[in-house]
Amino acid sequence: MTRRYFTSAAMIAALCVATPAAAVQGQRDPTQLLDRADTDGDGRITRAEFTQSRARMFDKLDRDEDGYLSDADMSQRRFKRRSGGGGRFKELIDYLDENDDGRVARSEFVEGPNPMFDRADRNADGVIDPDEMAELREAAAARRAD
Ligand SMILES: [Ca+2]
Ligand SMILES: [Ca+2]
Ligand SMILES: [Ca+2]
Repeated sequence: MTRRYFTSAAMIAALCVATPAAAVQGQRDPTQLLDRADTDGDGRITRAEFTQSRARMFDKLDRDEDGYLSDADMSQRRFKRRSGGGGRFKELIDYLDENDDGRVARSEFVEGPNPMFDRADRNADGVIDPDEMAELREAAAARRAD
């Protein structure tokens, strides 16, 4: 098994925990992440909007602003104190680090694999529409009820 076979559920968890605001609030609902991605507020999230939201996320995560996510950024992160938080950040780096240099360039992060978007976009038209969002919300609610 290579890291390419990470389940998308693990990826969603990693992405959510890797969001500073989400880490602070203990928020694990992926729909919150998508709500923030809908910058024009029309209830539909295009792939372009999602990519922009990833770029914003990268800027937040890159604490030392060297254009890479690496251990240096993790050591400055608040969620390091949370049990397992640092491990998840490392998993995220491993997952997205295409050229195996131990850090994630902006392009690797922003243009990297997008299992969360792909999974939410059930009819694969490049847009997460309100119906698809509703399905995602139901799935998230079901997980919380477990
Ligand atoms: Ca939109
Ligand atoms: Ca950095
Ligand atoms: Ca769709």
